[in-house]
Amino acid sequence: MTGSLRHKGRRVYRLRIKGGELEVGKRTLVMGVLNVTPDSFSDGGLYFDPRAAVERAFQMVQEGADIIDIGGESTRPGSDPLPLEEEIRRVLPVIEAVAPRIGVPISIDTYKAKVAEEALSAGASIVNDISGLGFDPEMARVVARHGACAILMHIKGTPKDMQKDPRYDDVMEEIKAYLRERIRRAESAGVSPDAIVIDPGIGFGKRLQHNIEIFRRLEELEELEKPILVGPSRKTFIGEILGVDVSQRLYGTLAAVAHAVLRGAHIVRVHDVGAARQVVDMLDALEGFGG
Ligand code: HH2
Repeated sequence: MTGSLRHKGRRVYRLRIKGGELEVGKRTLVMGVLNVTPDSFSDGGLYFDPRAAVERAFQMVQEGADIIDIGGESTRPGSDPLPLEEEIRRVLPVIEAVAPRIGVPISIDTYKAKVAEEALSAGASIVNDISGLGFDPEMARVVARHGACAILMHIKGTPKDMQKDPRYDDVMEEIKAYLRERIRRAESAGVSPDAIVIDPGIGFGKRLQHNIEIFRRLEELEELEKPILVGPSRKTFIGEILGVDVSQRLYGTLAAVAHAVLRGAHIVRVHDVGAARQVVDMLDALEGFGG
């Protein structure tokens, strides 16, 4: 992949996104989560009003977000799919209001090709697909046609059933094989090899031991030669380790962020942007990632 030189223990990539590129690896990128939903597991209802969502997007940029990830459907364990018209109705006004003025790339968190199509036409430049292009057969072609970037996440099952007794022989081997296949699928549909990010999908069809093993073996994902994104923010595994509910998971989130960055993560997806920004800036400085 272009520009994939070793940089003090973390690979550096030039990531192609719709209409531009992002340098990934010299500094850790922070992706701020914006859930325009009434029912997301940690911030459901807070930004369901489009005006509140737009304000939150600008606030996250002020706090240091490099990417804003906008989603209209919660994919928490047990959740049902949302009709695509409703998902479009939630996210589109926010993307239209934010994209021309915000100064950082927008990603659309969806597994539906039609939602991605509308979002990319309205100014998003990245598609964050929790199904790794797997739930909608049109998705890879939509990303390719727009010259957009695809974030390919591993999931076992669907949000509805993924936490019903997930089992693996070897969780990391299975994730790598899955992501290799999804990379092939994306590239053969015409997505640029420089426009793909991989994500092991913390909490998506994983028990506590699986999540812990993913963190411990995160470096193995470097074999796939793509930038690595990790999304631990406020998730159940933190509650299981610390015995705290979702409103008390900031420190656990930051510890997981730090661990992932030291094991090679290029992008972290978080709700608490300001706090994560300080943590990753410290790590980047101490590790010498910036050169
Ligand atoms: N996690 C969530 C949603 N999208 N995308 C990627 N690439 N990686 C993740 O780990 C990831 C993701 C779940 O978090 P959240 O959006 O806060 O919750 P909800 O699905 O309830 O809206």
